[in-house]
Amino acid sequence: MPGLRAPSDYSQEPPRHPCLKINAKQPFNAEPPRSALISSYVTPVDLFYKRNHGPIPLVDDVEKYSVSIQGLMENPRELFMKDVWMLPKYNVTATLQCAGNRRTAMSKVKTVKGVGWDVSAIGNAVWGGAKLADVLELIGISKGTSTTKSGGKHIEFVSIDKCKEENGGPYKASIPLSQATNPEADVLLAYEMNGEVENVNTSDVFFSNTSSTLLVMSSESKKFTFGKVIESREQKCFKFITVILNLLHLLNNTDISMLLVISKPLNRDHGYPLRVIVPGVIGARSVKWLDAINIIAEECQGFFMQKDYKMFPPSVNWDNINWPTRRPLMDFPVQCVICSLEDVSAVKPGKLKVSGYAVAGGGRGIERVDVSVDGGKSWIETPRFQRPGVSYVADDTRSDKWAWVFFEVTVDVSQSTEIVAKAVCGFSSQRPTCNCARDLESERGTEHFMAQGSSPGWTFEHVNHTKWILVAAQMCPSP
Ligand SMILES: Nc1nc2c(c(=O)[nH]1)N[C@H]1C(S)=C(S)[C@@H](COP(=O)(O)O)O[C@H]1N2
Ligand SMILES: [Mo]
Repeated sequence: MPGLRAPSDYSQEPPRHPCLKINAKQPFNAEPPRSALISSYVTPVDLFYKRNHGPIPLVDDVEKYSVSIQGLMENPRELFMKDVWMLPKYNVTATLQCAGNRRTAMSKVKTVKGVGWDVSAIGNAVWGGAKLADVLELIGISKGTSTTKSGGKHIEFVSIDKCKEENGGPYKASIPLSQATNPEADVLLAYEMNGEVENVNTSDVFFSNTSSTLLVMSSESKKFTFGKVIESREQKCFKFITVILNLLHLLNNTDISMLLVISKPLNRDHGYPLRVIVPGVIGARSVKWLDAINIIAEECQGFFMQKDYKMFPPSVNWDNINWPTRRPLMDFPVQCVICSLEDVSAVKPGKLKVSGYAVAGGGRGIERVDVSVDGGKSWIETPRFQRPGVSYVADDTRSDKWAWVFFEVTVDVSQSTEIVAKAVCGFSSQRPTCNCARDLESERGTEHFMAQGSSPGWTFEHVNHTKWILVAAQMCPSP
């Protein structure tokens, strides 16, 4: 592949933030401290967890870089970055979570295989890129297609990194074609992560970056106006838009403010120059450093689809496991984690802030997050938000459908106790059933919600740990 290459050793790894807790050095696997995780709704790139299975690929010449698209389809072709850039750009705020998140808690119950993760193998980012549905349409596979004429039902994403599990071959995964061709599923070929937002003055907008996005909003209502997002890769066009906005400002006397979102290409750890983002689905399917896309009849036969990231009942062990009996995991289950306290924290009697994140796969909103300060006997519903000061309502058009939700509540503690949190999510109308159901509790007889359960948090396959989060608050004696 011209443009992109995969080193066979770890001598050319990118620099990383010193605050990351390293769970494995080679390949590099690291997560931020849990307190840092909830200090920002959009996780800074430096602190975003890094999950790799081999050395990080390098790009020699991004103009030469291309993705080959072939398989059970009519017009195979090479897709260059300029082809992707030409398509409408979407910024999708989506939480990525590794199925191995919270694995260390599982290992307290019984030994498990795999990289040990605390609670921060998760992060929320604004991914900028083209919708895969648009890319596929460009090559003749129309929106809503679930089977191509030649029998293609799945879309496989292949990288170029050298993974031990694939005997030195690349990382790969697939999703159903119907999901890829559904624009509502927001599957992206992403080239940017977390553009920076700056307030700009209507009179002196300075566009240094040709792929920046201009957001316009009225300052009283804080709502986007003038068509929400105006974007272009052409500086000239930005200037023109600015002039129009100034005129509108004069004519309407509307107080408008403008935000400039400065594009930030993906960094090497997160898939530069192009990666897949499959919102609401375990991170393993969001293939980084994309090299090829294949339209195939069956699910991808790679290690990470067939011999990992599946769930089995506790009766299964490494001797009697029969991999083909289970489907590959896709949507992640409902999950919430207290991040303001460590597993065991020394606290003073009185008021205590309990906060953390809650998230559900498949675009299911978070209906509730409840906290208990008596080990799960009685519960308090917590206030929830995505943006500070704006309360979160599941399924509201202003809520980010694919993103986590923070919860925060102040409780009274007078003695050493166990503090527990659990989340309840709704069923999405688009994906009413999923293969994520585990540890489910019926929520007071309603069929429309799923809640995290308290039953043993161990599965043989060590993925999708969603047992109630439980932390211990130990009283410090008053001085
Ligand atoms: N090419 C490639 N893509 C990959 C992986 C990988 O090792 N190689 N890891 C996967 C897994 S298991 C996860 S959880 C996410 C992690 O993405 P991040 O490192 O950007 O957080 O990428 C996925 N995509
Ligand atoms: Mo993962």
